[in-house]
Amino acid sequence: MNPKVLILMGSDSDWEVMSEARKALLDLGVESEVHVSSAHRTPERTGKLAREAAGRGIQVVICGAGAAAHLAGVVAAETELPVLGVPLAASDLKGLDALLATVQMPAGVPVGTLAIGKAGARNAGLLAGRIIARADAAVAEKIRAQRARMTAEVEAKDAALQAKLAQG
Ligand code: RP5
Repeated sequence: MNPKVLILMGSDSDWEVMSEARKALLDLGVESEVHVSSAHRTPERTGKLAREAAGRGIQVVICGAGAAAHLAGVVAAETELPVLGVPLAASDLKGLDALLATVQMPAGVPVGTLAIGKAGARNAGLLAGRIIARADAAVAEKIRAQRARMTAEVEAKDAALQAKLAQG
């Protein structure tokens, strides 16, 4: 099956966090392709990956980068696909630098920005899944099942808490 999501990250040091995006997609049955490509260290390679993505059947691009994180913005400039950005904590500013660099895109070139770190990476995978699910009933069904599991987990936690409180 052709991958529907392209995950790009600025460095291999980003993989521990960005693997959360791939895991979330796998849970939804969505294939992804992952590459290390940096906006500033490998600008040609990054531009090529972004420009060729739509033609290869990619539907969403997820970009994770730390520090002065311009990867998502550069990729969004080179493709008409939706681009999701995950700011990573890779410097002394603990991701605040990457958050601002990713979220503060000037009007005209949108980047959907998620939270810093693992929560953002997981949510980027889930959000990419939701975008794909608009035209893919099997993915939509997996999202419904995942949400039902989450509901059941919260209800079980509340039931356990109520039982504990009742004991005094
Ligand atoms: C960014 O610089 C990368 O996305 C990474 O988060 C950070 C540090 O990269 P390395 O020095 O670990 O390769 O471009």
